[in-house]
Amino acid sequence: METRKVAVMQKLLKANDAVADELRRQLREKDIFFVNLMSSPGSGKTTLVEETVRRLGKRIKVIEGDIQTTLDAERLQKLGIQAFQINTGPFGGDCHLEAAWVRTAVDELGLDGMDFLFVENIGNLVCPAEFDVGAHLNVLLLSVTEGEDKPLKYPLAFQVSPLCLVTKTDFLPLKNFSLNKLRENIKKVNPACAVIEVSAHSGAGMDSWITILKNRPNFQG
Ligand SMILES: Nc1nc2c(ncn2[C@@H]2O[C@H](COP(=O)(O)OP(=O)(O)OP(=O)(O)O)[C@@H](O)[C@H]2O)c(=O)[nH]1
Ligand SMILES: [Mg+2]
Repeated sequence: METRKVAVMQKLLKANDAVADELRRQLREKDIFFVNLMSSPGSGKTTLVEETVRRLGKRIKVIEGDIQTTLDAERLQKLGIQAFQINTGPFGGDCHLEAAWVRTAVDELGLDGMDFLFVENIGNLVCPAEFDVGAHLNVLLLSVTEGEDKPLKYPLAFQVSPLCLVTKTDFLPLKNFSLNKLRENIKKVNPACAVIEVSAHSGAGMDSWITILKNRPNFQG
């Protein structure tokens, strides 16, 4: 029984990967850089996208993943950009997005008028890491209030992400948190992961983030 379960899961992941690869290829052909944001609930994903739109302009579309509510999509629509909300609640409450759902959302949004596509994955450090959504760049956000031990506890999320943003650094003066320890722990699980520190509230580190987006790492495959 267990063997069969594993076989079915492998088949599902393989089908997901095929859709993800095709989406990645199609977006590259259209010169659209696709970024998948993953983090625990409340680490600052939507706030980061809001600040990114303010700095990078409106040729950005966003797919929002949440179990319930259209709150995040509404926040982004207020900035004058197109945002599509996926809610998994009515379909069993999955805690991740799959490539086929992202594909459907991209078809709804259309490919015209954007240079960047963001997915804000459903807030947790476990399931989103298991499903390729077709992004050119996975970005893991970890806020300074979550603790330096998270890379050790949730390694896969860090292993599938070439870039980690340490968010809410404006809290550092108030918090007993070691950036060095966090960097060490990230290195232990993914030595190739680049780490930058940002605060969407103070603006610190945001220039580095925007520069990375403009450089489009991994875009050419
Ligand atoms: N101090 C501080 N607070 C921040 C920063 N970025 C986000 N926040 C706050 O953190 C809270 C959560 O931010 P969101 O951007 O909604 O977080 P999220 O990751 O999108 O949350 P979910 O979509 O629910 O997973 C809000 O109250 C933000 O104002 C920051 O750089 N500094
Ligand atoms: Mg959000």
